[in-house]
Amino acid sequence: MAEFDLVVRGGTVVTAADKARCDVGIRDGRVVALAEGLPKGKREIDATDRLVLPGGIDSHVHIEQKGSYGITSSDDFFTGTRSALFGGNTTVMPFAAQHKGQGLRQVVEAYRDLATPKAVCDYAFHLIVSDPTEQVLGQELPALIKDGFTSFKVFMTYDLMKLDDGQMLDVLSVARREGALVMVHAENHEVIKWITKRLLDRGHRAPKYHAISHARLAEGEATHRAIVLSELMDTPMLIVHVSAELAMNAIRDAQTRGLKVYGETCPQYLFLTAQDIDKPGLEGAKFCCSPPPRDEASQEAMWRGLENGTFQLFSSDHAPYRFDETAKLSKGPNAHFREIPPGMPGVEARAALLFSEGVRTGRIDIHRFVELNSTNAAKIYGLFPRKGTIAIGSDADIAIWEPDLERTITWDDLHDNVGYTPYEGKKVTGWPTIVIRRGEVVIEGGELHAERGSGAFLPCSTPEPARPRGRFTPEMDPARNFGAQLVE
Ligand code: DUC
Ligand code: ZN
Ligand code: ZN
Repeated sequence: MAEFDLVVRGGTVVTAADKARCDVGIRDGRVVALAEGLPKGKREIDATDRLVLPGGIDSHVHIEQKGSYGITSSDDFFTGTRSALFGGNTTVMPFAAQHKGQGLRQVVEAYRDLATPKAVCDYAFHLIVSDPTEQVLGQELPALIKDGFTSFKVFMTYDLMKLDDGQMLDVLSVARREGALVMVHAENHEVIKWITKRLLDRGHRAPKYHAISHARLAEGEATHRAIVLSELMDTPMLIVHVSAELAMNAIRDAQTRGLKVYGETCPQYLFLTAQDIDKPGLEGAKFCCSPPPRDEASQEAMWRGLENGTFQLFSSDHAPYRFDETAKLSKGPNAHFREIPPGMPGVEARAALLFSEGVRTGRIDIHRFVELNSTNAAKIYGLFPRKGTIAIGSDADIAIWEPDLERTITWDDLHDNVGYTPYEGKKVTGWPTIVIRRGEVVIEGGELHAERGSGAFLPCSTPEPARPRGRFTPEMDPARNFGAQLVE
């Protein structure tokens, strides 16, 4: 009997740390051997001249989720995870989103019910906390963290989701106590509201004004303020979807001071600008997201942040809204910019965009690519080493890349339910053409070979950043971490 269910033979296996020309032996869904000349498996894949990389982890996607404008994203768990697989991802992390008045436990259970019958890649959930009641802070959140929901997002803007600074401190204090990670959407609500009102009063309704209202100063100020709260509470924090240099520099500065502040950026901030929102009619609505794409200097800054390690995460922020009355145009053809739900798709193109424009141009090396595409997310969210690497004992989640394959991105070739891609016509070199999920070949020959519901739910352990390192404790600097002392 063959020792292996599957052998991936003759490829170049790359992880965050290592590179080797070797075979990968897979049994019972896991990697069990890495060596040259492995014996024949029940099934063989020839990976000669290809890169054998850990499956991507897109750690920030919105699937079948009611968003900050009350509109549900246009991908369900089948179409969203199918699209993820075709882009070389084997795990996604969507958000179980609490809206005001809802109990968190109930939100999580309902969200699991949506995912279980449909998902085709593996998934772990972040939570969104928009109503931090005593019940939520004192009971639901601690219990959910123990059940494997160890990261939660809070918003500093949006009427439906926003927390004030005191509520953020409440949430951070729970994270500190329980060892969880708080993710922050950092934009100054009052600044955005103030600008929006004046724009609309003057009759400025076009999508392009979305970018003007979501000023980069609003992002920079809120990022700085969020970091202050994190420092006061002596608790790690992740600033998500960073678009501009001001916010990035606040993160960099915090890191330089030794704080555990992490950063994420996304393809829209590398490949799009505010010019894309300035399209005729409502066409620009396709490119409205928050924070918005900025300008070429910001794109360069975001690349720098990926190169120098300020950003640990590169996620799509796949927030898919169809360009029709169900989503982007739900307020009709005369909607103004404030009535367009913010978000754009990207889960399928994310990794190829980074590979093509990052690795092939020499901006980042292949190991940094693997970190950004997969390993860092697994570590930061408590999925490593089961996910995020190719190592003995890890899940056999593998994307086999053709590094020289040239493709022009067009929505007709993608597998989401959105109807457009913001990257239409963009040429990329390199694409993952075979995807293996827990030892099963799920993408091959341009076809999906996975049953609906075959994706597995992944409980997360304590995120790596939230584990105490014995630094910056209140004892070392009592004045500085006074906030943390108050919760102990
Ligand atoms: N924040 C996100 O993370 N995604 C879409 C919209 C938003 O505000
Ligand atoms: Zn956000
Ligand atoms: Zn998002």
